[in-house]
Amino acid sequence: MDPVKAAIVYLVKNCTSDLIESLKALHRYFNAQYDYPILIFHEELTDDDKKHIDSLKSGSITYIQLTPFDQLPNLPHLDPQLIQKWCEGKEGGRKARLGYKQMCRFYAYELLVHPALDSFDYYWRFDDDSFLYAPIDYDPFAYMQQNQLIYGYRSVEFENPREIVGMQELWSATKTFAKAHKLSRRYLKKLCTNWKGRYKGFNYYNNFEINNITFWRSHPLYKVFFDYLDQDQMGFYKYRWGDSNFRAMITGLFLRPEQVHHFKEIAYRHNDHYSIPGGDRIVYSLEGNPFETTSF
Ligand SMILES: Nc1nc2c(ncn2[C@@H]2O[C@H](COP(=O)(O)OP(=O)(O)OP(=O)(O)O)[C@@H](O)[C@H]2O)c(=O)[nH]1
Ligand SMILES: [Mg+2]
Repeated sequence: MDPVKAAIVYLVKNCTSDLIESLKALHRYFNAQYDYPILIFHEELTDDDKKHIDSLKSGSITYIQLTPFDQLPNLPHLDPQLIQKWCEGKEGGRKARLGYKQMCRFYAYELLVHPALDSFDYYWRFDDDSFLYAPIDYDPFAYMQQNQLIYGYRSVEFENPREIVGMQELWSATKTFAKAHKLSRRYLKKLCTNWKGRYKGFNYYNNFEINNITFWRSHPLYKVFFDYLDQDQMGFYKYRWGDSNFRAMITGLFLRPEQVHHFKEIAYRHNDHYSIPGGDRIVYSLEGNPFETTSF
């Protein structure tokens, strides 16, 4: 089998102590053995930050500087004043930082088509607050390749779509798109609706995800669907549609269940959410007691 063309990807604004700890854990529990290249997309890493990060010796590291996410790109369909109102929670928008909304938009589409990923078939995403905490004794990229997988996740979450501005709009827009393009809605409904057929706010907890770049880049409808949500619906800017919400929709629309894999034996933590080997995600309270678990 050919070596896997794959990279580990981080996105940060600047250098945080979390980023350093995450890279150390990645090195200790996985990459010292596999040596996959690491790409760090950032806004403000300094030369000193880069020197420090390079000294951690976790694979070859490439730094890609991005235009700050709190600035709006100069595109004709974007109305800066309206978007500012949406970010303030006015005019029917969902209140959130513009940088956060553009971060979600970046992960939904921009990352996948970024030239820095041109030579890779897969990426594995870590956030700066994502940490491995036990050794991984196999190569998840090789597993993806051998099994012709498109998407790998570590855990999932359910948001209450009736409490969150804009979630029902995403669901309606996705169903309209499926109808217009004559796509089967069977898997979409299985993932996203409850026994009453109502949208249940299913999301991949995609601060950990392994994604097949080549598949999505060549998919005839991926960009069409993204543009429809982004430009016709304006939902990333208006409703802060998350890349995690988006992933649930594209999985349901464009994949088959056997193309999606749950990496349930990987020990992984995202802030205070622990994904313990075996499957469950446990959220610890400040006192250290588990107060919520999600099985999938
Ligand atoms: N460059 C850049 N990166 C950002 C920005 N906002 C968030 N990020 C990065 O994007 C990733 C996800 O952001 P988080 O704020 O952790 O988002 P989240 O995971 O939805 O939120 P939490 O569950 O609270 O961690 C992290 O690696 C952040 O460092 C931003 O404005 N600019
Ligand atoms: Mg996070």
